[in-house]
Amino acid sequence: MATLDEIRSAAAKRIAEAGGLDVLNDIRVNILGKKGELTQLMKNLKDMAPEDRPKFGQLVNSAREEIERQLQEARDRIAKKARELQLEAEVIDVTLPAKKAQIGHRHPNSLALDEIERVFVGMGYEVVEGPEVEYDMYNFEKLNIPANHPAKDEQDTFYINKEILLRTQTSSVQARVMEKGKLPIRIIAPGRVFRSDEVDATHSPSFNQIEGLVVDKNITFADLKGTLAEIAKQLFGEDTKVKFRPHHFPFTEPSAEVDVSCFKCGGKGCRFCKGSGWIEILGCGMVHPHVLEMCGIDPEEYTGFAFGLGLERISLLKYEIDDMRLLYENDIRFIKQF
Ligand code: 2NL
Repeated sequence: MATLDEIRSAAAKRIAEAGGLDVLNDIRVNILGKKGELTQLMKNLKDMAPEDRPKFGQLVNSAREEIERQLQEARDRIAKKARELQLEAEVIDVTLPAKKAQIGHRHPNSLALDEIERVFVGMGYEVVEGPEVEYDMYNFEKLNIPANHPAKDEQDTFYINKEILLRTQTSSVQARVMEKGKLPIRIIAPGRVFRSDEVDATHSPSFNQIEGLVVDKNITFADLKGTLAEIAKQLFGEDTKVKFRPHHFPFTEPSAEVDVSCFKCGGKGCRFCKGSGWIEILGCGMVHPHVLEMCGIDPEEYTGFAFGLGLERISLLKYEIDDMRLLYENDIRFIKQF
């Protein structure tokens, strides 16, 4: 009986002092386990007078129950304490000022494209898009660029295989529209194009182009000139003049390159236009009859004009940016300026 009391009070003391669940488990094994103190004590039962046995057995069992209850209370106490510490450590100060969310900004290319689209849509054009991965057929063949043409060199074009490539111009989209056969056509085709160029201040292997195409009866070079003169005024200012210089493209005949009078100096000559008073902005021409024919349009009945320009070139000019690479870095501090 004295030993039982000793075990009970020692257990109560150890349990009260225990600081962790592992310690409590050790105490349980030490006292209540198979070889524990209380279990050993029970083995004394057989040496006792038979009339004392039930009473002693009862006392040991109630001691066991009491210790188990104390252990459970201690476990609850430790778990509660751990939870309190955790909540304290994870406390959030809702009064702290929030981190400022970075708000994006329209890219100069998007701003320039929006404006160009707005002007053309205002003149009745439709905006069309098409695949960036394209058949040689639409990118070259139907545009009168034959197999041996230097533009088809692997040094200039990214090929997927012999027939499939990354489009080098959005003309491919227009060839698809012509082939559908719904006339007249008045479209612009903006989009990403790819050329195997080294990166520098004015070149990138991936850039954006906008092409335009008009096909109808009685379309003449005068329509082309009038259209581009009006577009130039709307984009660069009412006083802007245009100048057509003869050029060559395989898909147009005749072809021209178009300059606009410098919108910085008005044509007097400055650093911006390199002293010439003119800035080159696009290439254009009358759609080659052979191109119309290959796209299923009768060149005896229909004529058309087409033009193509680089979107980045317009962004650089419009926003006076001197290095194309800045357009691709997407540094928000740069983008936010426009
Ligand atoms: C440039 C300017 C140009 C075209 C693109 C075109 C499209 C069709 C038919 C005929 Cl579907 N032409 N596009 C015309 C002239 C110029 O782009 O500097 N390109 C290398």
